[in-house]
Amino acid sequence: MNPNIEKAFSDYEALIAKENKPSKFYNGIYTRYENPVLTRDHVPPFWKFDLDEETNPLGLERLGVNAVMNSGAIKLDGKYCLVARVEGNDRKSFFAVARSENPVQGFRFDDYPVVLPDTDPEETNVYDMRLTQHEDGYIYGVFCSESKDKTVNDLSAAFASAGIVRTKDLVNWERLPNLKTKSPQQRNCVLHPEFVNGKYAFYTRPQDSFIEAGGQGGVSFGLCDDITNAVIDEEKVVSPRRYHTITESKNGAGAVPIKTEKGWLHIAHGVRNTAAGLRYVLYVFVTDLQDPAKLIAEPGGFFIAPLGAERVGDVSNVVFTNGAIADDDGKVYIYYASSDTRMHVAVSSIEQLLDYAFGTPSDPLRSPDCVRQRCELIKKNLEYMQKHGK
Ligand code: M1P
Repeated sequence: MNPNIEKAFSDYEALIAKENKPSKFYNGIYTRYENPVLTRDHVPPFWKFDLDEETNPLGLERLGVNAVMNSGAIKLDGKYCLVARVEGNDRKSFFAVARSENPVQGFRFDDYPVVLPDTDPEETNVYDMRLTQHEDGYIYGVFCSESKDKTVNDLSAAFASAGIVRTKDLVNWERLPNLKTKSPQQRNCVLHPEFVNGKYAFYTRPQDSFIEAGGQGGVSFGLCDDITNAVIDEEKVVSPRRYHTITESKNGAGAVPIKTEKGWLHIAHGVRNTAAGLRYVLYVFVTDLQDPAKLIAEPGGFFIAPLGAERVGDVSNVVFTNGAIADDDGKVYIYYASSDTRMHVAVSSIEQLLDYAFGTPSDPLRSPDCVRQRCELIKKNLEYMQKHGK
């Protein structure tokens, strides 16, 4: 083998073996980890190079990988599994499963990426799979299926809809028809893990065009009778977009909601516009256990925002999640991508997340009310400090 490719293999093994430690960042809500859990360098060299010196005498990379990001997540057979969005140098994304026995390090891709059944010649790109372990016994993958919009004379016009696959082992995948709703486009759809009123339930994100949410209200909810021909007739807004908040431009469901004693815990994304372009942050909301379309808590502001090196990448100033794992011991691993480039983990717990969700004031929507909110906290703390001689 070419010695440079031999080195690529040893660098790759060293990267997978690298220990990951908590970073110094502190907010009491979650622990950020120092190293990304998946990057393009976690892709095996045999996905990129032709190892045969006869056909590749110069040791050139033949099929490069640009980024590894937005990953669905579940725990399966004792392993933490991420279904990552892998983007080739050719801009096309595909899915690949990476597994580890450790939730914060050691992720290794299966030998082959996911080979989705190819059912629609118009489908050009696929990305951002949410993995739902449904009570019907299947693991569902709901993802963005993108095709060219041929109805307008614009080379970059595209259609986004929700593709649906299901599996039992993350190896063999059955493709089902795409979700149908009344909205012109859909992205960031998430299948709820339980039946609601005996029906399959989706969190949706209706949008007017490929990029813009437009006049659509925000993260929504709808029911469908048959997952093998999923049609939602009615969508109800659950987490609305609001003026001058982190969700002003758009928002979208993220990780599959986590069932807790106080409600369904959601980690979603909110987007606002700035002079430097769109800024994507994560936020939390909780919906009612009996009625998962009913919002019962939404702490103000962001939960995770791009920080330090996370701020820079192919699409800078972005954090995005489509997967979290709630472990049996109450810990929650939030897998999030930064700047459409690499994957990180933040570790929290159900206890911390519920305290955050119900104990953080909601966004009062106006600066004078924000000042009042903060003054209340300061007054309480100054009194506390005086009383305790701090
Ligand atoms: O580039 C940021 C994100 O943009 C899209 O999210 P949304 O549909 O909310 O705008 C997605 O394409 C996502 O993949 C990407 O990370």
